[in-house]
Amino acid sequence: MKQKIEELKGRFEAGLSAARDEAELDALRVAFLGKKGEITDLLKGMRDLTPEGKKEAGQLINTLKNEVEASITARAEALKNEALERAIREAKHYNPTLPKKTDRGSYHPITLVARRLADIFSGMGFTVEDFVEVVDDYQCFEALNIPKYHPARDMQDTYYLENGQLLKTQTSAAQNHIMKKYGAPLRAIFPGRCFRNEATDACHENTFFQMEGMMIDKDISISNLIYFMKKMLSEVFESDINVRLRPGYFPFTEPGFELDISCTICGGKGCPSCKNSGWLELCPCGMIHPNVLIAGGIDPDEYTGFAFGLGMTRLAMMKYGVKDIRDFNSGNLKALSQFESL
Ligand code: FA5
Repeated sequence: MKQKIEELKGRFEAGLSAARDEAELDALRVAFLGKKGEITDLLKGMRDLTPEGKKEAGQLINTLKNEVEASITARAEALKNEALERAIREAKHYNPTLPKKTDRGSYHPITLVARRLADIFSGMGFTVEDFVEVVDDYQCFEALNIPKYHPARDMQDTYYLENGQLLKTQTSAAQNHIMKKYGAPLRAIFPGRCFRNEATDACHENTFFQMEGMMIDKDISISNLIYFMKKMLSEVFESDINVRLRPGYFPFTEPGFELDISCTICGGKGCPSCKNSGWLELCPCGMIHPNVLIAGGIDPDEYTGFAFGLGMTRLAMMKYGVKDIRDFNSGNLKALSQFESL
């Protein structure tokens, strides 16, 4: 029996390294672990052994089974990452040093992403709203359950104007206006430019785009939120994207979450664009806090809702494989002309 197990192990390993895609891996899984698979056959063969032999063989076969299952899972993960990396390598028309591709004007990648998102959300019954860039303290903070001197203000280093108004730091600043405009129920997205006095690096700019979304109705729950987030990301990336939800704190949500996507530049291995974490913080979200609904004139006993604030500039980086966020605002026509055909 020992010899048989060794021989089977050898054949499995050969099959594993030969598997080039998920279909071949699945065939291997069926051949070894399926109902009529080789490992199941081995288990059946134990019938003829002595009680001592059964015990020993049982342990060996179980160890083999666990190893085979773990190896298949690990290989499946590696194949998925390889496929993603390949897709990014191949999709990379983008290279800021290439000569200008066209003399005609071309759309900015943020515009392309914003249009795609508008298409996706319009198809799901959301209206697309526009909002101003100069707002007041109430819209940007107080209506969002962030009173004066609340420590959450420190997270967004704000450009204040001499007249007391400010450049909006987040698209959430439009939430109150839109709630008052439509009342409940409502479904809306609102893309917009945001400004923060940030030290810039590969993934931080002082001027960047977000896209806010809100859905308010009777019985809206976290499940609705997760459904819409996954649907949006898989449509934008045209494939299933790895996401993770972590608890996040925003005074205007309860509960709040951070939604991260696996970095599509390094395939999750870690690179400067994702600060070597393999994940990119993309879309904070959560259930709208009752105080925010009240400020918007909506009764929280009757309605609930979710909101999200998608980092649209970061999404464009992920989608087009742009390694440095500063390229977007560089005004480099050579680089921007490459997005024409994407
Ligand atoms: C907010 O701005 C919240 N308003 C989002 C929100 C909306 C939460 C609705 C809950 C409900 P945050 O500060 O984390 O959250 O920014 C949101 C996203 O904007 C980030 O995930 C990131 O993708 C993007 N972002 C933030 N700062 C910058 C920056 N300096 N440069 C580029 N992108 C940025």
